Amino acid sequence: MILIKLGGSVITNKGKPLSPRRKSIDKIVKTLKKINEPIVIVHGGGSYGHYWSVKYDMHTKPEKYSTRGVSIVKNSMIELNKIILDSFLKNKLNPYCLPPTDFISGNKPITKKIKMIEKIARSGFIPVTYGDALWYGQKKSFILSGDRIMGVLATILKPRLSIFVVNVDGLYSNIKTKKLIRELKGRKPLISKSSKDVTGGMNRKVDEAIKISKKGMNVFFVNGNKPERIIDAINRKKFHGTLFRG
Ligand code: IP8
Repeated sequence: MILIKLGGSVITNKGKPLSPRRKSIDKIVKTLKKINEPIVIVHGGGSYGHYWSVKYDMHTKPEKYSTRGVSIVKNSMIELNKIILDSFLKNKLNPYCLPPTDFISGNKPITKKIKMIEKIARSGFIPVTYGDALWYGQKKSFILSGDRIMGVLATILKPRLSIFVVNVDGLYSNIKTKKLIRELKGRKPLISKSSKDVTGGMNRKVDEAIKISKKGMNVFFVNGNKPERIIDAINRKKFHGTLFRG
């Protein structure tokens, strides 16, 4: 089984509120058709979820955030999720929409439910879930990032591969010269902070990738603007991106 996260900066234009990148979404979804094993999709918030989370000052730490904000973030994620699901359907793939509340309670994974996701994937559907605003309990809520969901699902489902589809070629050792780190094992390199992202942008992605790889599973960062690289990573071909070796 393969776990794939479609990053918010690939599926939306992060510079403009509420703007999907429909062509990029379609191109990636068409590429996914070439995968001959069960896949599970997670997608990020991009200029939908993040735009509203910033407006309502909501973060990953459980706090008493605006109830209005929670509702609006949730609604915007459903809107973005619908665009993704429509693209799957249009391209003759069968998505199975799973809001994270289906398998996460508060901030705790529900193992039984997560194991069902694998069964759903093995029966011909493509489970699709996403980062969201979640109720935590005691009037608190929090933003659950899609990257965190990747970590949770990988820990329980032990996929053959986890792929983070991003808007750059992979992880750069130097952002200015765009020198790509082709392979990493264990240690975390220094990463510059991104400002617009309430869930921590590249930094969080790298944390989750390292956590997954430390559990013995390979993780790839791949450029979603060149979706054929996703297939190269899956087919163990010579590939362009960053591998976090498990
Ligand atoms: O883009 C965050 O998911 P991410 C989702 O994977 C929201 O960090 C609601 C901001």
